[in-house]
Amino acid sequence: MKKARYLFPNDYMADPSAHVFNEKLYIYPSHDWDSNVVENDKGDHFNMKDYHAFSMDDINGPIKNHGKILDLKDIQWASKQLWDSDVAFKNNTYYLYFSAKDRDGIFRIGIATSKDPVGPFIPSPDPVPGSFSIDPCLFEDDNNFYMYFGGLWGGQLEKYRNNIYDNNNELPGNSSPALGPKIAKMRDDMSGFAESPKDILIIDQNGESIAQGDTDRRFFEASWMHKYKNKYYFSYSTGDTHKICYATGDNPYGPFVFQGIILTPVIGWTTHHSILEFKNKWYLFHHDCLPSNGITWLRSMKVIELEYNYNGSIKTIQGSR
Ligand code: FUB
Repeated sequence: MKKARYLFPNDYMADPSAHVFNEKLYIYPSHDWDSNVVENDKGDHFNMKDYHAFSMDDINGPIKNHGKILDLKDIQWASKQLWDSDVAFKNNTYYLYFSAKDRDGIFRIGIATSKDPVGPFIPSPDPVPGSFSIDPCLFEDDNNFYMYFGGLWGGQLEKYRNNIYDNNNELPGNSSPALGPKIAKMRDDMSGFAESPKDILIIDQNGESIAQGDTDRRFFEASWMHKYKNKYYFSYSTGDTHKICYATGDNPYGPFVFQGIILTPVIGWTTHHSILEFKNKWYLFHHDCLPSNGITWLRSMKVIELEYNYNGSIKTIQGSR
């Protein structure tokens, strides 16, 4: 697959999180729509109100829309903005973790469960205790699940220090170490964190922290973790420089050494992805705004093959493909 395939031209779907369950490929995107909210730096125009699930038997075959799996109006604690989500399978249950604003306008991470990968998912009455910010990614390693999360600006990550919110907090200075995403091991029952969220450190090849002002390389949002040949690949969006980059480490907590660019900028402001192996090939799921003629908040999900070099580095993919 040398050219990206738009997966669902009938509607706008973004932030695709892809997983294989029972040998089938499932995709959990955000569902974009035009809510007439004016665009701003806080992302208020991403005003999503439900989630859908998709499945495929083959990467080149038909894609099935399983319809709505969760609706904002059924989530007691949430007020708006159903942003990026992810799904994990454990204890014979599918757990959907999702970003949403609570009634005070603070992003939290919600949880909903189902016995079926395509729902419907039943939301818990409260968000995951101690959760904050956006973009959960669930990663399984040695029978443990970890959640990676966090996002700057609209995602509110810079408002936290030591996991505590203070509206007076701002981004560190340009030469300070960049704010990192968070990681927390999940409890066995998947209902919450088994530990306080910890900072993920991204360093350069000399062991120095990537600086906050290094906007071409510092973390912004869209955490994803995958493992390839026993290495841990942490990938993320650089936000206002619009790249998907990656850094590698020896364990789920890092530190992770910056390696390079996976995806150059796509049409649109946001870029967000997932990476997985399916039937012995690796794929990058992502989105762009080409089908909506560049309307930032109307994004379309895509997939393209991802390839490694012999030394384990990832071949950069052009966002225009
Ligand atoms: O879809 C809303 C937000 O846009 C996501 O949570 C971010 O990662 C960005 O893609």
